[in-house]
Amino acid sequence: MSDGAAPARSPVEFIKERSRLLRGTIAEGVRDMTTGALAEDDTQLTKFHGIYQQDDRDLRPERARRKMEKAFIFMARLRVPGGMVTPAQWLALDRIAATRANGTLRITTRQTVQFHGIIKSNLRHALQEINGALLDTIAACGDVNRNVIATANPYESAAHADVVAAARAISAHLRPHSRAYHEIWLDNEKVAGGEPEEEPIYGAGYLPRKFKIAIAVPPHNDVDVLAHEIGLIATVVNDRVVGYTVAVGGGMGMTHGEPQTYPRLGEVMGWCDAGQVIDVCEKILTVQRDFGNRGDRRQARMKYLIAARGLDWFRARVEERLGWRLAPPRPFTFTATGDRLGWSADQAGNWHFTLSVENGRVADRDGLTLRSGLAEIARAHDGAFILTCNQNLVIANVRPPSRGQIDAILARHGIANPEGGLRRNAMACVALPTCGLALAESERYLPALVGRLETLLDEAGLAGEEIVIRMTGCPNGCARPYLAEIGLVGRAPGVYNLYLGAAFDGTRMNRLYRRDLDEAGIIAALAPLFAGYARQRREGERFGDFALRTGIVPAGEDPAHFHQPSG
Ligand code: SRM
Ligand code: SF4
Repeated sequence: MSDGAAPARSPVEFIKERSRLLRGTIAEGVRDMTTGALAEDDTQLTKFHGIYQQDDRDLRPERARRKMEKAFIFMARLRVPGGMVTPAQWLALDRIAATRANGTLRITTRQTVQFHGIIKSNLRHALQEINGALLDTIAACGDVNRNVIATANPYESAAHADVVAAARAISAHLRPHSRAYHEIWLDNEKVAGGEPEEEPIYGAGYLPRKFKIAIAVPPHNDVDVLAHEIGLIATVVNDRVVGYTVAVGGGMGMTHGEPQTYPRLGEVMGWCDAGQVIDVCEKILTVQRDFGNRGDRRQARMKYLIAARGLDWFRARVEERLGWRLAPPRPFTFTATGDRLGWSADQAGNWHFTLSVENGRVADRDGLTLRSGLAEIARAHDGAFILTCNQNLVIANVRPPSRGQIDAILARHGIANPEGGLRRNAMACVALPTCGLALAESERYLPALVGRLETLLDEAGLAGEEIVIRMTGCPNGCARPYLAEIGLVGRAPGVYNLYLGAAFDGTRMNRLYRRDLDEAGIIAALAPLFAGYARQRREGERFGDFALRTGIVPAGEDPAHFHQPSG
């Protein structure tokens, strides 16, 4: 600014700075039982503690008619870097779901668990019980580094164990230092005297916006590694991770009708040794901290900083802070974004079962008692449960004699992986009734739509064909729909935009094919395309590639198109 005035800052910036490192008046608000809600400013701060204030949107009209306060409820999201919990922890989470929340656990697209429907009087109990299970919700939301994701089963190989260790170490390093969480939720004493509390990495303003890190172990891109602020692609030599190719500037969110917002794929910036990766992540984060847009939250993600200033500018800022140069990126190849469902054995001869959990919702329903079944497995099992970024669950490290017992429990509860190639690759965000931003249904609708589309695929002789389909109730992109071969993005109740042409391996986004379709419109649009795909596809050609090759959607110039490094 020419007059030297400080640039405008968004209201959330002031809330953060005034908050005394994320305290605000949350502690008082939680104890105030005259309302089910918290003070408005505090609802921004609780996000940093992993908590969202929501209301049951199904109940809104009736409560408004009766002039009642909205049915306020809270969502709590765990921080589980690498996604692994013990069976005992799973049982604790199961109990919390039953006694403090709405009776379900929700596995998210970032490899953790959410509880929905917690009323205010249960919130502190829920967090204390989570803490009692040696888990927490710190920094699961808010303008900080979020859950570091890595769908690596550490039992699969030493390299996978390296990656899980890296996810945990990065998460720990970038965790806020404020003791506010412990004071407010766990009744810990205020830190009296001693060192003044500070945030060495974040400072009092934290980051301009949320910040996300993902780690992939090629050839599996089961974290959609290019969809995050930082994507780390492991380089494995002799079964150990020697370093990471570093991609920066990915993100999915956009807003309908605002073309200056858009999903974007990360760009490959360089390579670092495994031992340098924490430092690299920290320096990238501090460049975003210092240069990211704090005036307009719709432009505040790191992807817009990189798009505006260019990758070379960004790399130079990171390298200045590191004091050394990143190495040239190493090549890598991905095959798929999905999970490898079913049983697989590791080198030690132990077994792992990857279970498809429809939209991540762990609940008991007629004929499918998934929550009870998984609790029974947790009681019988001494291995681990690993949450995946496709909202699925791995029952990991099953000794050979126990495999039959697990199979029997699954069968008794009606739990099985789906047959259809579409359903196996389907993912929907939460949306209604808890998400305050949903414009349309998603989790509650996609399963039925997939059933109808599977009929079309069956008719075209494509029943087993693996096709990635993802739906979200708004354009924010929580199920990463722009990386799906078939992406459906909510516009209004019952109305979706249809996107086609993404790569099966997560390295190319889709393009808008049709606007404002209802269910009949979606079916009418896809039926001829499935028939054409069955007739004209080349050997091994994926549906997304077919859509692009045959001009169903234009190849065009896509600024965010991902380019594999040549060297
Ligand atoms: Fe998300 C906001 C749910 C992964 C982009 N997301 C929300 C909120 C908290 C709504 C809100 O702000 O009031 C949703 C809560 C719904 C509910 O009732 O539970 C919500 N997001 C989810 C989850 C649960 C979807 C799911 O079905 O699994 C995922 C939880 C992840 C986690 O465990 O941390 C979830 N959200 C994502 C992802 C995918 C990812 O990170 O890999 C994205 C796209 C990637 C990205 O960030 O660019 C994503 N969520 C957003 C955005 C758009 C951000 C943007 O840059 O524009 C919002 C809205 C916002 O931040 O303003 C949002
Ligand atoms: Fe809510 Fe939109 Fe995210 Fe779906 S994509 S959970 S509707 S914010």
